[in-house]
Amino acid sequence: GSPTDPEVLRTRAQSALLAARERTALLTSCVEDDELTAQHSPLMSPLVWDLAHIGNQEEQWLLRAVGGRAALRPEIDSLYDAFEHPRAARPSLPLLAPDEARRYASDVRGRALDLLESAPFHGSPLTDAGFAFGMIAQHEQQHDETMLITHQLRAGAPALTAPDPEPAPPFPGPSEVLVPGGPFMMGTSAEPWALDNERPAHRRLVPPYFIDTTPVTNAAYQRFIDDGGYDEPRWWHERGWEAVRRGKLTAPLFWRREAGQWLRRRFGALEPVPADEPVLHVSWYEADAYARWAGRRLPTEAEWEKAARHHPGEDRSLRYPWGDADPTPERANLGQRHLRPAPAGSYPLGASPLGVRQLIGDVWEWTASDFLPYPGFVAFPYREYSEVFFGGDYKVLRGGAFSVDAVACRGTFRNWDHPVRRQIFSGFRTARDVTAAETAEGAL
Ligand code: AVJ
Ligand code: FE
Repeated sequence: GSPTDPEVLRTRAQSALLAARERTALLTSCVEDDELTAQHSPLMSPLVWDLAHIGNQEEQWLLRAVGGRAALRPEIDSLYDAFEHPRAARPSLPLLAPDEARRYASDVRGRALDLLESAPFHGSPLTDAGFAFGMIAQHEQQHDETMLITHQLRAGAPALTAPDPEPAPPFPGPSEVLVPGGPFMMGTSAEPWALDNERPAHRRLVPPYFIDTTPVTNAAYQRFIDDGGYDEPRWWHERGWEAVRRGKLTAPLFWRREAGQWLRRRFGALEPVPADEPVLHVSWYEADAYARWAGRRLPTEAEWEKAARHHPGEDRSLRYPWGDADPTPERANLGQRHLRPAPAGSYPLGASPLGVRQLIGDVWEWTASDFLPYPGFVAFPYREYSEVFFGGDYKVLRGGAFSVDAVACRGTFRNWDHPVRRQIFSGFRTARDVTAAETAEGAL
């Protein structure tokens, strides 16, 4: 069937919802119920909040907005409104207990799947191409990533396991590629489940630049540490330097030094920091300082997206670095299939036409850019998804990570967080301008 065939859309929406719920069930059943209500970090909600919030968003957007149904439990809406209660305050709210939260989320899901049987896929922006169903599947997967962060912050014995990615042969290089200057189409007006902040497609002129072919590795980041990077204010943004001093930071989050060796804690297990893996759990300030130390800079958001989507010789941008086909395990490390990034240089089948690897999956990549609307942005379907964050103290991250599902990751997908944050699955790659000498040599 064609991509607009209602049966194809119905099946796609159904499987996206089912995949998300399988993930949610795993993340909320691998620990005892007392761990679901506990506060593992003031940065995070108790897991049981995420669970009922997932159900509540689904109720609001699928059952009420699309289905026109009355509220099942109007009294709980405000408990699960992310804007009413900061994360640190959520453990002391009268939340649904774990079994109640499970029952509520599965009751909502049963009704949403019934609704999907007869839902129209046209007629309003919320129903066109099953947008609301896609939005809710993405929302659940985003909270599954949030819950994975909570699992990483949780103390105690490991609760989650997954096979490791394949080992990779050493990446032969080159370490950077030139992206020629010129316009490209940024954002999308065509992707049916793209969220409001990814829209609309618009032309951007991007001067020529060089960008790393892989994310920055732990080995490279250790050279910055060994060179005294955390002792040298000259590498740091002023507020980054403040964060280093206040937090006495010496390395990425979850790292510790023992007997002359760097170890890291990953989902409850202590292990040597693997040299060839992309660095993980760094703040924007750490990424920015490393880049300055290396004589480079972070790519802008437009540079990142041009590297990921522009196909030399084509006016239209691609959905992914490898083309328009959906991600597969051969192309990208997504979906919590592995609980770590793959070695730098993995996934040759996921490379861009210029040979840039791992733009999608493995680690979220910090960009130099603030989170701002594209020209022509229209908030949809609610201002609190994106619009209220524009212009705040947020930097954009791109490309997704091992922690997020493909349904919530594409070449246009935009994530954002405060530049001090490092509990997220964040890494980076670097870029640089073309030098005057290279321009004179005709490198362009
Ligand atoms: C897009 C990841 C920044 O988790 O704050 C979840 C996603 N929005 N529920 C977040 C989101 C509403 C959002 N991020
Ligand atoms: Fe949410």
